[in-house]
Amino acid sequence: MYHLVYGWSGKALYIDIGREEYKKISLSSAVLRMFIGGRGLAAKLLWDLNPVGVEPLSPENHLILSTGPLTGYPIPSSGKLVIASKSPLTGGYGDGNVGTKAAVELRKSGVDAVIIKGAFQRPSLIRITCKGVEFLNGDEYWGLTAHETESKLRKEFGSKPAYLYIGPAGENLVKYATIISEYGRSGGRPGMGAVAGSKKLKAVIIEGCNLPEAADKDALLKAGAEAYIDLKKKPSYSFWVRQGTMSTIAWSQKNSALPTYNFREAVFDGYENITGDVMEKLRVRNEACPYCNMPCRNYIEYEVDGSKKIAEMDYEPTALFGSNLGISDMNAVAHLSDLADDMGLDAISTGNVLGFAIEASQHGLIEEKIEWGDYDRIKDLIIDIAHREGMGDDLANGVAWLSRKLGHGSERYAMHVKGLEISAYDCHAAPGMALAYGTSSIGAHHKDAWFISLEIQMGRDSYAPEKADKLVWMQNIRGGLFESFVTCRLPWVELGLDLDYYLRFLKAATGVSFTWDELHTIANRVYALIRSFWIREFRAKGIEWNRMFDYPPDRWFEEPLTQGPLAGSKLDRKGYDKLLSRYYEIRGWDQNGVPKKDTLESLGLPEVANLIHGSN
Ligand code: PTT
Ligand code: SF4
Repeated sequence: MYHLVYGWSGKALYIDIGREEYKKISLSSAVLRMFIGGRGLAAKLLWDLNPVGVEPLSPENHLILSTGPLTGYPIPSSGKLVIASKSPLTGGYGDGNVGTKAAVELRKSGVDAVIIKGAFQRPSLIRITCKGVEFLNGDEYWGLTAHETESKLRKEFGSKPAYLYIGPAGENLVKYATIISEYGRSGGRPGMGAVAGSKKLKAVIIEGCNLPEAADKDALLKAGAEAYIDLKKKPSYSFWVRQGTMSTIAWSQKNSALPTYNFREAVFDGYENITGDVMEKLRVRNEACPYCNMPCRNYIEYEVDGSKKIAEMDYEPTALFGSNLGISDMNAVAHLSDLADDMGLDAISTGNVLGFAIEASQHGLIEEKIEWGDYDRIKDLIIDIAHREGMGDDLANGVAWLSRKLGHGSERYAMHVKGLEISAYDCHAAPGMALAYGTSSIGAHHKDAWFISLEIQMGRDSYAPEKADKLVWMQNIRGGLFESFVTCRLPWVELGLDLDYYLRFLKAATGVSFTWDELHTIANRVYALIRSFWIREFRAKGIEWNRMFDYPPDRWFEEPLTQGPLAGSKLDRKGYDKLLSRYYEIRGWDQNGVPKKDTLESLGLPEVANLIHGSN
């Protein structure tokens, strides 16, 4: 019999902010072993604690901050935190992963997760320390931008605590508002910032004391030290540290995957001006998340209204504000990215919404004519979205909502899956990546599988069933395991750190000798539970789940690329359908994408099976 002693705290902090009360609740060793932490634990808590069909922006919806048994230990890139809730953007399960000192401080505060319920009457802050929770007046913070909030928090509480907070977008319930940390780390694409805003929770301040005791501290230090050395020896290490995710701009252009003009095309004429090479020349510093020795947080100096400012640059915001909007100027893209951080908006969704709005305006569906590349108008619209002013009020609801409102066939180019806007990989010529978006846990995000990297080796136009097999494997590792450990996945994805290190880390941290078979079962469980959560919540609205929810937008099926080496490419519906059927088969889901009863039971989820299928 396994006894929980090491690696986890075995507790969650349950805070009812409406009543200004808190308590610690036990997390059983069985639950931790079944779900590990992070996303897995958050999904379990939301399933158990959220009232069925709860309105996402109501006090009864829970906001979860969760870590895993590897978070905060001295092993590569362990400073990561999952933020999860029922999403106001999609109505399903939502989460994000943010690299921040808050992950480490949370682990040090004696709990594995924080569960926030209720809503404050007036703007407030909460402070979590090892001694407990304090509820603080936040009137003076309400209305501040994200950057202003971090500065004021540091002034008031010092540089020792870690901070998570929202900007104006979260306050104004923009459906893709995120939670920000450290002047620009952004987490929770599907509106986790709006959930905090609906609770009038402006910021969480965390200062912990001690990490949970590891089962074998020496073994953990040894495995960590070896991994750090290995990473530095990797051939791509120095290039990664120079360009981080920004090198992907040139890669996507070369591979016809760069979202261009609202995903109409996949190559962009002006791409040379927004590449990693250009970023490198403008770079003033780079930083790492806690315990990371392969820093990829690159900051450049840009100019706005005659003054110099600093922006963090990553691939996704650069592609979505750059090529996707027809902007080929690094200074402009840096400003838009920084603005998204400062407003507390998800840059991926914002870039999509703006691309959709420009296209809709060109079709005469929006009164104002907005042009591709109109940086000045785009800049103002971002501020309007965050404040829900003018046209920004509609844009704040996301492309799915907007296309339903505008109609006239605009659904075809509303680039989302299940309501979440698509991240920065065009899929006209990438059926496996389209399937990755179609079946991701939160809607169209690449977090669960950056499948296109593998697809290039497997053949772009192939619909071979092996693509679905490999996709499930990749999702399990990325979306199931890294999200639950919780550590950054990039040491493995980008530099090829041997995955077996994670078995050593888990053993040294928790004392449990997990096998890969067992870990894949855990990942399958997490996927089945999250899918069941979507089904449960949609049924509560009277919508029965069906496979069409797992389809990418029509544009990729109907409008072939007209430019670049893959001109003429588009997705094939029958081929996609076959891949999807194969995907369901491997996961043990029926042909509507519903986990079968025996699948749920064999994964140790009998109560979920009963709710989804009835008890007979
Ligand atoms: C993530 C998503 C990404 S993923 C990017 S860039 W990427 C965008 N970044 C934004 C940003 O910045 N500002 C902003 N206002 N909005 C933004 N939206 C987009 O958010 C992120 C890094 C990156 S950089 C990636 S790939 C990896 N993601 C990981 C993950 O998801 N899980 C994990 N275990 N490890 C990961 N490592 C890498 O972390 P979301 P972050 Mg983010 C300026 O939050 O909601 O998950 O969406 O978390 O701290 O910024 O780290 O080319
Ligand atoms: Fe953070 Fe980048 Fe390091 Fe991952 S690789 S922990 S995102 S700095």
